[in-house]
Parts: sequence; structure tokens; C-alpha cells
Amino acid sequence: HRLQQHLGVTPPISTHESNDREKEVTVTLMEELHRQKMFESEEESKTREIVLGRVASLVKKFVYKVGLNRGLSEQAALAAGGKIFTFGSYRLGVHSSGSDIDTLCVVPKHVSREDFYDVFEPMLRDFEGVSECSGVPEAFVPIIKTKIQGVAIDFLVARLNLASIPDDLSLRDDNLLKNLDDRCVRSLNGSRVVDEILRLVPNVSVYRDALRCIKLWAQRRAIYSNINGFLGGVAWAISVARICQLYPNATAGAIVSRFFIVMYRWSWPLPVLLKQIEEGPLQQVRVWNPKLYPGDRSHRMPIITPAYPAMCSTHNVTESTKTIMVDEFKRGADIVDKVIVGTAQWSELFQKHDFFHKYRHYLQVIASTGDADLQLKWSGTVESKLRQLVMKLEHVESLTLAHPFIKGFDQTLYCLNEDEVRQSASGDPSDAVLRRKKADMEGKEGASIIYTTTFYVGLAVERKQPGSTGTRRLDIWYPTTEFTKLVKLWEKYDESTMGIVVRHIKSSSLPDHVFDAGERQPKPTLKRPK
Ligand code: 3AT
Ligand code: MN
Ligand code: MN
Repeated sequence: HRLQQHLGVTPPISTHESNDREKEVTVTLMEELHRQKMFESEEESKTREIVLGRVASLVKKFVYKVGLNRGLSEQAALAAGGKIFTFGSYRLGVHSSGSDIDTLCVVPKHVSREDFYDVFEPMLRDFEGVSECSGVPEAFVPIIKTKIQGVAIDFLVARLNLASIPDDLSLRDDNLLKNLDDRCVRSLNGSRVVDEILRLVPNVSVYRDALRCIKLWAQRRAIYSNINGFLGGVAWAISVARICQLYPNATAGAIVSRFFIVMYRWSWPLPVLLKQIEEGPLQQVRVWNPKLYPGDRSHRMPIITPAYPAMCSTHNVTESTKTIMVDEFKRGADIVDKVIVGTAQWSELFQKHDFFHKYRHYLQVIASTGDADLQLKWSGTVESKLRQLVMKLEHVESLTLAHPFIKGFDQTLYCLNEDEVRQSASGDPSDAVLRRKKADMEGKEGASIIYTTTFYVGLAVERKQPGSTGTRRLDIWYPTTEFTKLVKLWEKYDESTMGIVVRHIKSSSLPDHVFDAGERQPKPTLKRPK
């Protein structure tokens, strides 16, 4: 009688095989995921493989070329190798049609990060089938974004302390990280995390099917966004993996059911771990440790990455976003219960969120500029600070919840004068502006284009005390003023070209473009006599 082996920090909750009903709902779940276009075509999948093969040889050519430049012999330059590793949804095997391929290029020590931009990027531009190519060397994780034969590919680079990169190199050994540049450590992390996840789940194909379901659900319910305080791709991947460890012989439908129940009942801030956190060889990086670091202690729903150095993938979760997600886990659990007894369909689980119907009060956060490129940067900066606003709102006494929406709404507005610009930047463009086309302003003196991105925060206001008179005043002056001050601290902020406005509106003033066609109830018109 041999000892039962298990993956994870505790033994499984149940090692039972799924019952017939769970097998049936797994079949209907997979049918629904196909209906929802979650799988790419055979043809697209072939194209991806061809592109990856071409990219792998291009990276070898790049290493070879740099080797020769550095004075290596032909033979030594060739032997230096070079290898690509994929990560992200493609490596996990949960990508859909149109997903990118996140690709890490691992190069030997004589190839520098500068070479990646000075040599590899031009090689990519000349590469057959490349339709887009833009490098962002100054990013926290430097990247080159491309499109090759219609496939989007994000390239990262990591330079190892090795003279050559053999084809069978594995990135698992923590010692590979020693004496590396921080950016290389960060670039290696994505790939090392995904490899660990796949190693730590008992049945990869069950895991993939369940994760696809959870990703689709989280997107539809508008809780898939790391930056806004919900969970991002990595956190969803780890949490589903943990459920797979707890039920190693369950089918995907059963995993989804347990996922909602376990996540709903989880004793946060108990961390979700796929394995024990390990120490490692690096001095400059720290491992997640709430006993040691107050910052780590403040994580409300810690979901910890499994590769050294262990990090919290849910750093941005606030009290509000946690409440919203826990409510969604409950909704998910209730629907899947019904699916299993046969009183609901899987499609109900994937119904669109009701964010714009849920609240009576909303904040609009409007970032504006007169330049399309600048708008991307400015709105990105504002978005990255949005959760600071949410956290400040959480302290307002009469507010029970501040609910950030996961994406901004972009508008391009054609204004004929300063007044129209001012109105548009404060979220109140006139009907004339909304109707105006680019051609209508050509040749008009004083006309200008304004780009706006509007983010929304739904506000749940405490009910009035029974018997109390007067309305409860909602005082959000302090958090909104502090927030605008904070975003203006951005080092590239320029008062003359960038606008930021925070505005409190009633649900009846929400613009039509936040709703799908037919989603909005027609506005009440004149009262009719009964
Ligand atoms: P898709 O199917 O591509 O939408 P995904 O999970 O692959 O889902 P991404 O391609 O956006 O999502 O991200 C893959 C990984 O790349 C996740 C994270 O480790 C890393 N990553 C994503 N965005 C950034 C970023 N802005 N900077 C650094 N790393 C990033
Ligand atoms: Mn991706
Ligand atoms: Mn990507």
C-alpha cells in the first residue's frame, strides 16, 4: 500500500471521481464555451505554430549576429544558441482566437538588452509578414509588441549569465537568476510562474477547460482586471489551479462548481498557495511575507505566485473590489448549483455584468488631451491611480461601496471653440459636438479635436436611517480633490495640455455609449394620466 502523493500545501478535500451528472454538465459546459467562441480554428492554431518556428530561428540568428559583432568566431557565435519560451494564455493553453503569444527570448551573456532594441527590433521590422512592430524599452518590463502573419506577439528578453543557451535549457533552476539585472528577473518571472502552475496541477486538460470557463465568466462579470483592483490573468490561473489540487480527480464542470464554493468561503486574508513559499539566492528581491512586511500584511485576498521569488498577484485588491468579487463567487455558486440540478443553463453564468444598472450614483473620471498619443499615456496614468480614489472613497462614511468599472470609454470630439472644449473635457459635450464629424470642422478657425477617456466608479450610498429626516449628504469633495492632486503629480503632467475632471452624476445621466444597443430602458417621458 503506497502513500498517497498530493500536489499542494494541504491534502486534497476529495479524491473522488466526478459522478455522472458532473460529467454531463462538463460536456454541456464545453459546448457552451465553443458557442462563446473561446477556441481558435485549426487554421489559426497552425499559423501560430509556423510563426513560432520562424521566430525561434530568428532569435538564434539574432544571437549569432551579435556574437559575430562581438568578435566571436563563426563557430562560437553559432554555438551560443538562443531560445524562446512562451508564457501567458498561449502557454497555459487557454488562449482564444486573436490572443497574443507572450514570448520570452533567452539570450547568452554577450548579448545585451541594448542589442534587443538595436539589432533584434530592426531584424523584426525586416522579417517577412511583420505588419506591426513597436519597442517600449523604458517600460517596467521592457517589451517589443509585434504582429507577424496576423498573430500578435509580445517579446520580452532575458540575458542569462551563460556563454551559450542550449535548446534543452530549462528556466526552473533559481540559481539562473543570480546576478541578473532586475528587468531580466522580471521578464523570466512570467514564464517560470506558468511552468510551475502547469507542474503543480494534477490534470492539465481538466485545468485548462475549467480556467477557460472562469476567465470568460470573470470577463463578462467585469472583474477581470488587475490594474483596477480585481484579479488579472495570473491570479485567476493560480486560484483555479488550487481548486484542481483540492479535487484532483474531478471533471472541469465539477472544478468550476467547487471553485465558486471554495472561493466564496475562503478565509481571506489566508493566502492561496500552490506550494510552500521558498527562499532563494537573490539579495535584491524579497519574497512575499506578511509576518515581515506590513505592505504584504495589507493584502486582502492574497494569491501567491508559485515560482521564486514568490509574489502576491493581487496587490491591488481593495475592500470594495473584494466585496464585489465575493458577491460574484456567490452568484457563480448559486447558478452552477442550478446547472447541476438542471434548472439553469451555463449561459446564465456568462451573462453580462449589470454595472450601469446597479447604482443610482456614479463618479465619472474624465482624462482629456488634444493629442491621440498623449491621450494614451495620460489616460493610462489616470487609470493606474483610480484605485487610490476607490480607497479614499471607502473612507467616506455614507458610502458602503465604491465600485470601479474595469475599462474606460474613449471619445473623440470635434469642437469649434473654447467653450465646447471646456464642456467636453468636463464630461458634458453638447449634442452639436456629439453629432459633429471631422469634416464639419475642417478649415474652421479655432476648431480643435479633443480626446477624452471616461472611467466610472459606481457608488452605493447607505440607506437613510428609518425615521430620520432630511437626505444623507454625500460628501466626496475630499477624496476627489485628493485624487486629482495625486494624478497631477505625474512627472509628465502639463496643466496646459492635460485635463482631469471628477464628476458626480445620477444614473439617469449616464451616456448612451456605456450601454449595448437595446440594453437601456427607454427614458421615462411625459407622465400620462392614469
Ligand atoms: P490574453 O489571452 O493574451 O488576453 P494573457 O493572460 O496572456 O491573456 P497578457 O498577454 O496581457 O494576458 O499577459 C500575459 C502575461 O504578461 C501576464 C503578465 O505576467 C505579463 N504582463 C502583462 N501585461 C504586462 C505589462 N504591462 N507589463 C509587464 N508584464 C505584463
Ligand atoms: Mn497573452
Ligand atoms: Mn501579452
